[in-house]
Amino acid sequence: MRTLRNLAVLSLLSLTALGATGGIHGKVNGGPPPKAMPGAFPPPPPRSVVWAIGPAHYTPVASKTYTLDQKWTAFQPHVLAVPVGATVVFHNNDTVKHNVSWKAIGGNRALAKNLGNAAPGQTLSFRFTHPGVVHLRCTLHPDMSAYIVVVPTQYFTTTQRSGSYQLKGLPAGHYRVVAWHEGRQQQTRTVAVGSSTTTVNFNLSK
Ligand SMILES: [Cu+2]
Repeated sequence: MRTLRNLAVLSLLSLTALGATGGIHGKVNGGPPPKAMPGAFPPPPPRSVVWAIGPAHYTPVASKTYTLDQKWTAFQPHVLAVPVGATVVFHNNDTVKHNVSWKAIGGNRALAKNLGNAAPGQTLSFRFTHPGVVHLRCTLHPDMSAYIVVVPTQYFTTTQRSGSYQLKGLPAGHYRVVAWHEGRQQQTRTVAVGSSTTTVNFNLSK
């Protein structure tokens, strides 16, 4: 058993030395999609976010920008994943005034922020330097809600509507793979990534 494990460690080490990259793929089951309001179209199932934290030190990105729209009195997309250090530009692409604020980042209320209001056509922006889930709200429209998941790694993705995901180009090594889905408990798995693709599925509970 020990020999086998040593062999596995050895092959992982040689793969690292060769600069080999592998991948992780799988599916996140975040539970049933939200119920439709009476007479309304059923909303699409929300997407999950998956990220992998490896052995290499992560340096926050210095200048990477993501856009989050406000249109039809909704944040679009509803779930956005960004790496630590990224700037998010909130674009009011609507015909009415909107606000952008959050009460915490990763549960830390000291990181609460109100960016203020933006008139139609205007933008607000913020650089996220702390990892964690940010629940966005608009103080002018209490029904407006979205999530930014700020991750301390460059290996992250937002799942397909089906829950499928794929992380590619990961240097060989051991990774902590984390899955997040709105309203569910976050889950972490530890996997060894070699030169092939490792399957990691998640079943998230409330
Ligand atoms: Cu609004």
